[in-house]
Amino acid sequence: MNKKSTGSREEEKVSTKLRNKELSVVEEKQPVTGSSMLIKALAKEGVDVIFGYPGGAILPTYDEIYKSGIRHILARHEQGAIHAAEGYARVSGKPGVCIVTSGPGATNVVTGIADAMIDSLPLVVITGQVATSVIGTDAFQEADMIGITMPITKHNFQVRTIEDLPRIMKEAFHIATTGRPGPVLIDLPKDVSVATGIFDYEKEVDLPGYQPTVIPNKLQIRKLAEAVSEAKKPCILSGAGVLHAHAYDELFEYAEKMRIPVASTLLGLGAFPGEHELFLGMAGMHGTYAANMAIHQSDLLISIGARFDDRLTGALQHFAPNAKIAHIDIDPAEIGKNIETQIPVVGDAKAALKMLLDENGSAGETGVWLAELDKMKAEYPLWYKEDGETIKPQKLMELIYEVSNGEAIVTTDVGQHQMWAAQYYKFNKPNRWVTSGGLGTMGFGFPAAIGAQFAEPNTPVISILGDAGFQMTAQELSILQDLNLPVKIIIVNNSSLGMVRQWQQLFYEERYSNSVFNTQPNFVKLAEAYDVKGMRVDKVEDVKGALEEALAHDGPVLMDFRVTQIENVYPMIAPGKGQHEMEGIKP
Ligand SMILES: Cc1ncc(C[n+]2csc(CCOP(=O)(O)OP(=O)(O)O)c2C)c(N)n1
Repeated sequence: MNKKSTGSREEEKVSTKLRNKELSVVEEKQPVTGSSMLIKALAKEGVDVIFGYPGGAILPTYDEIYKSGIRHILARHEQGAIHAAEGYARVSGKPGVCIVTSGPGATNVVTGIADAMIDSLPLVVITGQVATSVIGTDAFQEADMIGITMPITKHNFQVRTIEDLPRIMKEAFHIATTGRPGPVLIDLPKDVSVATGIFDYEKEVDLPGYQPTVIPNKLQIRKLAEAVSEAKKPCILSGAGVLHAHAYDELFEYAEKMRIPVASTLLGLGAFPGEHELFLGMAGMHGTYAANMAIHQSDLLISIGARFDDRLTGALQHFAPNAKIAHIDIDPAEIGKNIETQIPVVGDAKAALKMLLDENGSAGETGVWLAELDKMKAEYPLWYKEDGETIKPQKLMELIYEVSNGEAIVTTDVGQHQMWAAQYYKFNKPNRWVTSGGLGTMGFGFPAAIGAQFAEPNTPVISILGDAGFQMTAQELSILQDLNLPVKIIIVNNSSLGMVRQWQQLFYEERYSNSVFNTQPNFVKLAEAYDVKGMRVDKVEDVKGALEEALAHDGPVLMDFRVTQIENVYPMIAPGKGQHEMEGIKP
């Protein structure tokens, strides 16, 4: 190829680019509808998939979805759509987008919005609304979504005029994804969605009242570095904030460099490798003995992106009684909320850890402390008893870990199976663990797995569910059927509301009020009704082979594992007790 021809081809490329740019400028100067603006804004934000369900007030936008070709996943219940958006956000780190109609469509996503709020997941939720002229008149399918979601969104907007729409879209994505992530709702009245205006999408947002502190105060970092150098029994408590900030490499480097052990919150699992010698396991109500006792005995507790919730702390008066508390969090409202803090550090976890590493402070003498903790780990490991007959749920978790080589993305629902999965699946990589931590939402795990599979189409996604929780959003089997999405569903079937049954056994003198099922659906047939491969496993010796078969299968599989019914999650901090008062630490 000679130079001349290369040159002319380059020139041609440049002129085509310019022509396209001119065309797009001309195009952007043409009035378009609100619905069209919304789709254009999604494209500008790099959204590649949205989860939703149509209806009257949002029909103009669905018409644009049809015309635009943007990928839309049709759930079979709005709750399924929003949990899928959450799963997508948790795994991809990008905002999950959910779109539904007004009234019942919108109220059906309320649980998911609350779930995302408490677990800090970035969502943009678009709800249709009745026309502005009838808002407040109890019009057909009207629900006050601004009022309803005020306390459970990071921010919410109602678009009152077409001129505001591009700015609101830009701000919504900005607010959802910056600072402490969270859900943002955009309520779009039908008349605004059909009105026309110029789509002028700003590059920057201008929100003087919203300026999250990202870079921590240097003096506070120095104070923390000094405390670390003096500490004999330091402990890091790693939370989901480490994952949101992509701070896992820095956490790893810092913990290794300073020889500080790491305990994790439920939501933070995977931020630090689960099989590392410095890892103590999950802390809290069903955490490991070593993790809880490390916190209890520590002289310096460094919380990073965790919020000291009651399931973690147990009785506050007994929490970390000997420790100086350092708390790194991007949300200043979290600092001092539950636990008095001596070294507050407001800022992004990655920035804070980088500054701590740059500080180059000396490590404390932690050798004796680490040896004590190693002894605790060896003396009080997680335990369960096998009976050689029934499938022990803990054994099932160990085998899921083994058969998937620890490489799967695992989503769970809420209950006993969730705690066993957290205890026995060792997350060595970040963003492989998707669970509803704060709200504890039954019905979350299965649709979240669907969203996770969209975020990572080539990673195996295993959804570990209770037989009850699965039934709350089982209709989303339709999505697996539509797309042959290879999600593997594992039902830990104890024929009961296991966690409720456990509490009734321990704290209500075995009065099993409405927690044990007399009848059960045939889950295999249910799967088959949706063209999903169904398997039932009753015998302990069949578990491993069934898991191998399912993981090797090229499409979706539902596995119904009939496990021991009367089995409790241990160890446990009973309500009102401190972390040092764990029960069930030995067989
Ligand atoms: C939407 C919702 N309703 C009720 C609860 C209370 N709850 C917590 S765990 C649980 C039992 C869950 O049973 P299952 O899904 O079978 O899981 P298991 O505990 O048996 O593993 C219940 C009812 C909840 N967390 N979420």
